[in-house]
Amino acid sequence: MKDLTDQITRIRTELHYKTGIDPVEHCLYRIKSEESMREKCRREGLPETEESALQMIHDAIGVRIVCSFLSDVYTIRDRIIEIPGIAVVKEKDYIKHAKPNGYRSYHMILRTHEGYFAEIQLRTISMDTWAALEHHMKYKKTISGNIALISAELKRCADELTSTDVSMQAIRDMIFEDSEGEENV
Ligand code: 0O2
Repeated sequence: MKDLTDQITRIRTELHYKTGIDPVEHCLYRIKSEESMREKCRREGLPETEESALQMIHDAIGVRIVCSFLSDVYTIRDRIIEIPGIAVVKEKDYIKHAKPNGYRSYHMILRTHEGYFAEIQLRTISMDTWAALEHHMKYKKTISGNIALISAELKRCADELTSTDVSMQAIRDMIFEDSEGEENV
């Protein structure tokens, strides 16, 4: 995880140096706890073994990269696939193909040269806020409100946030077009 996050920091620093803007709003990472891994093994119908945890399940290492703009998500993704010694096992673009509940995020499963798997989630700030709220709804044991109504409202918000992300990107592109040729924009 340290090697991987160091590489992500390097990519982030390089892009910041080149453009004057850090493309990453924040980056979180974690090693899945034993309790959470055991629970996931049970959920997936796997034996609670080291092999299940490190070979069958691919998110023992988890990294979440939150960007301000949509284009930054894809810029970082394009740089991650170039990290030496890293193999891309799977990619899922829930941004271009949002889940029916409205979830959006870009997921990558990587395999390090030591043979460990890591899950990378790349998303914008609005996608991240939405996912955290939806996660609360999913995992909160008792919800006093109407779940169908909450789900419908979440979907409505997801659609509005999608539109806002696209508009923000367009505004940013216009600002950058206008500042072409200026130094350190
Ligand atoms: P946990 O307990 O969070 O680790 P796959 O077998 O690859 O098709 P999988 O394994 O569910 O499907 O992978 P996927 O779809 O890439 O999702 C990986 C993780 O993304 C999930 O972990 C969640 O943390 C997050 N995620 C996926 N869908 C949603 C969603 O609808 N809402 C929110 N809030 N988060 C989501 P797990 O597997 O649930 O386990």
